[in-house]
Amino acid sequence: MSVTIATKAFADQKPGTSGLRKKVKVYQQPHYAENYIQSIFDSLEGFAGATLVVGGDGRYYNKEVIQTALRMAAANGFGRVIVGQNGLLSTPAASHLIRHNKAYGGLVLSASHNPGGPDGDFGIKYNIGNGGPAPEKITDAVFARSKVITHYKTTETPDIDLGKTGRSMIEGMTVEVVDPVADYASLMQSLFDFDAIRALFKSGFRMKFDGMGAITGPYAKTILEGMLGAAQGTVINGTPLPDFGGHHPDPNLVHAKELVDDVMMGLAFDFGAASDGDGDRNLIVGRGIYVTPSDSLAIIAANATHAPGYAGGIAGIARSMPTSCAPDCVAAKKGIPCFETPTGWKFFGNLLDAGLATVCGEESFGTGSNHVREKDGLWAVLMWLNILAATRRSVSEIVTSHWDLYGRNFYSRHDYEEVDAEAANKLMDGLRARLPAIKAEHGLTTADDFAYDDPVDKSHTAKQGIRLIFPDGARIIYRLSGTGTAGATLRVYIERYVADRSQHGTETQEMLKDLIALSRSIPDIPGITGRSAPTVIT
Ligand code: VG1
Ligand code: CO
Repeated sequence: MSVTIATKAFADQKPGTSGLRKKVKVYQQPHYAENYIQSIFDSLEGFAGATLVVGGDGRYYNKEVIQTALRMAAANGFGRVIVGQNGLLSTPAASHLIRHNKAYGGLVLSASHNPGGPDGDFGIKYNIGNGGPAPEKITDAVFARSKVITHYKTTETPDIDLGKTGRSMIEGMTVEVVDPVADYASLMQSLFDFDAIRALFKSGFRMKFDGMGAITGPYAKTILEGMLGAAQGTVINGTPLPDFGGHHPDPNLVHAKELVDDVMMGLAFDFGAASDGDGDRNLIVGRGIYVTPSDSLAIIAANATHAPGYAGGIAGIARSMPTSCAPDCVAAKKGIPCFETPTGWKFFGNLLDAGLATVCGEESFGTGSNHVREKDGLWAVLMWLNILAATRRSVSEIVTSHWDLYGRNFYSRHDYEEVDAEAANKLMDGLRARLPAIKAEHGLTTADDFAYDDPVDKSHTAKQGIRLIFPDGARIIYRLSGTGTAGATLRVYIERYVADRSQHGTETQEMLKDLIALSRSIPDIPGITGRSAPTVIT
């Protein structure tokens, strides 16, 4: 029976860069998840009898909230829910299921690259019918609703068994438990040259894929080891665990260090890759080389036609503002547009829907295309495998020849994690107030706070990061993270373009040394935050 439960609003349910992420302990407060889910449903219209896709990355608390979401979907009038077996779905697979089944939308339970476990983070995000993250218009409405909510609707029904695929009912709503991997794997097969990749593995090519104890393990095992014939054991940490086996599922140089060291320094592997908590990020390394996500986007854009799904060419590229300008060089040479958007995948949706961009990416290890409306970790790995198989060149040959042709954008991100929130805001406000003075003092061509006008729906988004741009195109960018759950994280992005080939071998931090010093002194990071160095450098 459907019931209406009285509740009190929480003041802190403001969605960030990608959904509402909070400590598990916050989500475990009575009615907390229910309030947020009801606020989402209350902000939507016309879904009576429609289909909702539900799944999560398997992190701690996933099992409980999945059941809550199913009951609430039934009580709110959805006609059908498609849910991944055991409550699991990677973010890109959820995006695909929404599109494939023409669903009304989807709920993805994940805090992505944030740590999991009882003391870690949990998150919920809502995706719309195109498969992509809800745009700001909806997330703003959800937040507004969450501040005044008084009731939510649910059913008094026992838990649904999600262990087996098949159908059951909650009141009048069908619950369809599906294999989380199958449809996604077919989609990948339709885009990439699986025969060529199989031949590559057969020729002795060796790779290592780190699932980081999170959602991508089952997908990677099925596709890489199962369909493509990579050696058994190629996928490590391949079982999704509620605490990710203690891993911090963020595939960067710090948290995936073991894999990076193994592949970069060793002789045993030709290629290494990793994905994050919910499977939408990717890390790419080759023997002796780490590929920055910005370079990876540029290289994928330049070589995409090797993959059957992109053989006709790409219409355009889109990158988030802090992502390096490497993709712009490719776009210029191809005579196609390169769009610059605010951080967060939700800003790519309109460009992809309108056919203005085919591939897009962010410096934060996110790459994807118009095949879904989320970034897609395994997609990027398969694209690289396809390029490697088609060219039979090494990762490092592909990267260095790309630099030879287009020049190299030296790039690094410096994160100052868990700084005092007040100090972080003071730092950003101080920069904002001094922009004209900073511009004059350092002879900059631009010193502004990035704002974006969406070319499709004409929406305007302001205050998306402070840009200091030098006459030679070098950039220093500052923004505060919108995904953290403790204090504030200051992200500083530093970039310099170098055309001269003879300098391409220089170490990145060395090449950026003067800009790095300026990045600290201009806003007085040590003085205001008490930090003399970043916590994470990627
Ligand atoms: C970070 C990244 C951003 C990405 C977002 C979600 O956001 O910088 O590029 O879209 O995470 O990715 P922020 O606001 O903390 O900088 V995921 O894989 O965590 O959904
Ligand atoms: Co993610």
